[in-house]
Amino acid sequence: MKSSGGSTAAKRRAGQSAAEAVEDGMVVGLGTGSTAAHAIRAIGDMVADGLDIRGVPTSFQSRQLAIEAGIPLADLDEVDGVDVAIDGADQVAGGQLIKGGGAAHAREKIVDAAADELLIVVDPGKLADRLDHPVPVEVLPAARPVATEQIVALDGESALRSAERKDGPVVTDNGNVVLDCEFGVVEDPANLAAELSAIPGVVEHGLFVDLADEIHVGREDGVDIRT
Ligand code: ABF
Repeated sequence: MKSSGGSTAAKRRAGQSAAEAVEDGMVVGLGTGSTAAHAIRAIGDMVADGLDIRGVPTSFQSRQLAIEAGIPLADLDEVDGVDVAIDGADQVAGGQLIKGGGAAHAREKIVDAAADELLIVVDPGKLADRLDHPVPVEVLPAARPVATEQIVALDGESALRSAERKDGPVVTDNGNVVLDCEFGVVEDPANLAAELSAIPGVVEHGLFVDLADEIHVGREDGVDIRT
């Protein structure tokens, strides 16, 4: 599983803190990444204790982990709504997020946006004053050349994400590729989000604007919850 390098203890505290918001009868969005994985395991323990919880996974990875944890699963079209989603992030600034380091941001955004409440779980290394992390942009493979041109027109530099363990690009759960796009400091996340969404062939980008309700920042010895 991809890891951000933050301490395991901090990630565990963040994940477990967010899982405390889950109650009997809830439908829960299950995020992706090593921090959200701690929440999934904690929710699995609640299911083992007899709570009636259903999970909506955001990726192949979170689906597999939820199966191992014994969480009954559902798709979005099988539930009336999602009560709470718990998900990780690559960078957090003032409540705005950049996600997609795990190439799962399209499904993450669908589930996270559907949830009544979105709780983000991170270690302190993810916090920044302003967003300046490269923005992952999932594109249809055929759209890569034209999307690259349009990203340049937005003063961005894009790089096709390559698979670490084999030749060729990372392919998402949806069969697409990811462009990691460097924009420097993102002064206006809502505006850039709208501009990226307007590019033909872009499936989804990793800017999550005004979606998070709480940020659970795990530390070695506790958790800060930012609202
Ligand atoms: C997913 O996993 C992604 O949107 C984000 O890129 C990543 C965070 O993983 P970790 O918690 O392992 O740093 O949530």
